[in-house]
Amino acid sequence: MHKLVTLFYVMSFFLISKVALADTVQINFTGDDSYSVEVAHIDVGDTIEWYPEDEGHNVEFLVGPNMNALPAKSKLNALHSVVFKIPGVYLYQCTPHGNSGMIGLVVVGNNYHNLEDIKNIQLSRATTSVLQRLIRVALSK
Ligand SMILES: [Cu+2]
Repeated sequence: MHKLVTLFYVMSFFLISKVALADTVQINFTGDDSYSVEVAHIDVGDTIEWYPEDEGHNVEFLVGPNMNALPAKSKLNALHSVVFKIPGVYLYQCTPHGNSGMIGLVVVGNNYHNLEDIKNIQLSRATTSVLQRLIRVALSK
């Protein structure tokens, strides 16, 4: 019986620490048509919350590790929250400002298996240049 109780305590410790380790990262929409965090590195199970600090922006996913189940597109000026459960790289844009380079990357679980999909996407000239910079930032971490 004593062993069982000990096992229970050990197991609850691991369960609680797992929950405690799931982080939430905050990203704001900024007045210069960008995201306050352009490249976010998170663990599997972490959450990102986008805050409408500046008006006229949203979050629309273009590429992710599961192209058949990209996170939902958010409404303009709305707080948006996504839990990332699949490892890989995610590319998102602001629908009104994507063509002028308002994009962001999320790297989940330090996993780059689908990076080629992101490199191959067709974007405007300005946005392609931003994307190349963000990929360099992502890989340099
Ligand atoms: Cu925008």
